[in-house]
Amino acid sequence: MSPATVSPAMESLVLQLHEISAVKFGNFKLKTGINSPIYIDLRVIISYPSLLTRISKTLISSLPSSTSYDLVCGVPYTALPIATCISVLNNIPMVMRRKEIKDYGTAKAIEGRYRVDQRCLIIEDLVTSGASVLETAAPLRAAGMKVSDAVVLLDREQGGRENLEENGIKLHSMIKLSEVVRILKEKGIVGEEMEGVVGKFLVENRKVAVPKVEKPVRAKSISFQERARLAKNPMGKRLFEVMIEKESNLCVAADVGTAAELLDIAEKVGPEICLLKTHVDILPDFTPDFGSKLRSIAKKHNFLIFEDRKFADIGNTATMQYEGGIFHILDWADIVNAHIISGPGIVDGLKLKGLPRGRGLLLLAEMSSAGNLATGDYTSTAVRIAEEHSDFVIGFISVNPASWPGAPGNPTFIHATPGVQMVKGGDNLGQQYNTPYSVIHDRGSDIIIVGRGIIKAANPADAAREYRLQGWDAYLAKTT
Ligand code: S5P
Repeated sequence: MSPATVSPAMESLVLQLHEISAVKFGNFKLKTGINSPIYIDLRVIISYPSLLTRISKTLISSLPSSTSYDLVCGVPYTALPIATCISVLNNIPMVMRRKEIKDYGTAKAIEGRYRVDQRCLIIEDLVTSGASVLETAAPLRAAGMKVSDAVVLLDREQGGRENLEENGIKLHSMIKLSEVVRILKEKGIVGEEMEGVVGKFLVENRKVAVPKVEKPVRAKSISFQERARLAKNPMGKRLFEVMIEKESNLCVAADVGTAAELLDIAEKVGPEICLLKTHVDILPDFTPDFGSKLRSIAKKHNFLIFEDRKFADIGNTATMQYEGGIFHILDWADIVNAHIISGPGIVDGLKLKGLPRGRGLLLLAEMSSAGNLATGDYTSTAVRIAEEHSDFVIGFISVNPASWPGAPGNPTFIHATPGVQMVKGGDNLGQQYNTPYSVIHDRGSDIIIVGRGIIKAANPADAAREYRLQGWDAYLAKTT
């Protein structure tokens, strides 16, 4: 960015922010755990009304003239006074997103008057990964408003722009962190050494640009209602129905340490999910009544149970593993899944036991982990086997079904996708994450499978709600 792109007005704003200690240099531990040589705290601006007014005016005037909106909404809490100021100065109605919601559903999530299809501009003070903007966009979109733009005072240049873009939101920033540092350096406030340290920090913490995801082939997707009517397997049909009834395409992967914890998390996230995914062989305290306990929670909250057993053996062995052993998976899991590495016999074997009990099967057509071999012909073979057994196979574990040959494919099959978090990324063991919006809207999936994004959250119920809203909103965006 050349120095000429920052106006004198912006320069004086940066100097003022530094003067009131909203921009500090040193060694600071950020919320994300990393140490940063620069710290920005814009909460303090409420103590300087003329500065608050100035920022609010500049935010709006910095927007391209083509940006249109009917409402504004600040990301709680720091941006709330900024949004209020913008609302008052420009006579634009404001809505407010509640951070703490006690009731289930979207009714209490938004305060203020709005109409479906009104365009809401999101106001934020500072963007790092973009997660906070997305958390505010989800309930606004779920309430029927259109969110396509967010305006922010400062862009930390750490992947926020790309993450928001992936979620259909254009980020307009008044100034970038690197520009702030450059201005302070030019004015002699920051020395060369500190400029270097901050520059290095920014480069090291700058997320690589998110590659463009292929847009889905389908112009407008078929609704879950229609697909429920077409479904051949009763469990597949039931799953569509639960999704519609609960406005949820969220599956929680309950990868917790004990059966007791699993039942507890099932209770907590139960109201938000269509499906609970288990790995029963993780649980050291498994007892024979585990299945009936989980089924009663599933009944209470109206979700289905998916044991992620990933059967892989020859048909005869898989059949015995399904029915027998310690876990008696057939007795309590509505849905199981299988690899097709051993050929179609595994589906015949599982079907023998599962179909009479009204169960359903998902085939692993793709995987989310880096370097996996479930690609190309393997994926196409999974599709062919599913077609041949569409009385029992209800769909796939998939990652990017919009890219498959012949996409969108048979609408009776449900696509469930793991590797989902609010921000694109991965873990250190090969897991790869995409956002709910990109998985459902761009990659053509139906269900997001979320594990650590929810179970490791401070409040799993709240996190599940956010994911449900994001997932459902993305579904609505591609079907309406
Ligand atoms: O390809 C896959 C298939 C599955 S079922 N990749 C996956 O991650 N999974 C499962 O989804 C995995 O076993 C785990 O239970 C969940 C992802 O968990 P997270 O914590 O990474 O969200």
